[in-house]
Amino acid sequence: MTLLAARSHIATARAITILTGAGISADSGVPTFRGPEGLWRNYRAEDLATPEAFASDPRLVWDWYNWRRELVATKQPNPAHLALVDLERRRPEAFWLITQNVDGLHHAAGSQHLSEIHGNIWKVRCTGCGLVSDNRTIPLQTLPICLQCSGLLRPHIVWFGESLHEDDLRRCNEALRSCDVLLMIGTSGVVYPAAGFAAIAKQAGALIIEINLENTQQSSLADLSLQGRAKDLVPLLC
Ligand code: BJW
Ligand code: ZN
Repeated sequence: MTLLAARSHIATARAITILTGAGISADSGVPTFRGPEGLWRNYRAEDLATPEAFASDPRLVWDWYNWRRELVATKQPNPAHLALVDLERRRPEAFWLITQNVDGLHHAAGSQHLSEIHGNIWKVRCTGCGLVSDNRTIPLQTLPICLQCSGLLRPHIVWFGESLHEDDLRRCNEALRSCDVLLMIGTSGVVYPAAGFAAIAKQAGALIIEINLENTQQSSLADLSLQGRAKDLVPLLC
């Protein structure tokens, strides 16, 4: 299938679902997870993004999030984020965007039909009373405390070994089973449950289009794999 044919599938689709990963924000200057630039002080994300890491050293985990909040605060949505907003505005009833990114850049760009399945770096949750609140303070005090119950706050992010929120999963499943095109942008496709999303859509009969710098574990399911930068290819396609 050619890029032109893919464009026409997107233009005429009854319903389009998009799955994005760190690669779409890489073009805004946010580091991806896997690969050399995913390291922070020699820690891998996999070692810090766990409830066990937070339980044993909350200061270290908050240091990492403070560093990332400072970095993300300086970044803006890029042409790929904006092209998805355009697509949604043209076809609001036919569009659902699922992002694994926690940077909030889709929201900042103006996307509305959006599931942030791994959470959002600008939200915190109390480990005592469970209250979720917006928080844009930079830097946060090293061990931030809940104003309601004095419990320790944690990032409102889904870590390894934690379940995704049920409402998000239900909404994603609907969007995957009912779309005729699934567009996957900038994800390595190794983290579940998102790594299973292409298979769900494919089984329901959707056309799968992938945009990435390289082949991924999901490429064998794709009807079209476009290799290049999200900021160049997404506007071309949409
Ligand atoms: C570009 C580009 C450019 C670059 N243009 N492209 C089944 C089997 C095996 C294991 C499991 C399983 N089910 C669950 C698990 C355990 C685990 C898991 O999947 N582990 C795998 C590693 C094997 N999953 C979970 O624990 C999940 N919970 C769950 O399923 O609960 C039930 C359960 C639990 C335990 C066991 C069984 C069931 C929760 C996962 C939450 C992950 N959260 C993270 C960390 C958040 C921390 C934070 O951000 O602060 O989310 S992990 C990290 O990876 C982050 C990302 O959202 C996620 C995905 O990464 P992504 O976006 O794909 O980024 P990269 O860096 O991997 O790839 C970037 C891509 O972009 C590359 O391909 C580049 O080529 C490309 N690229 N520049 C286009 N300019
Ligand atoms: Zn509390």
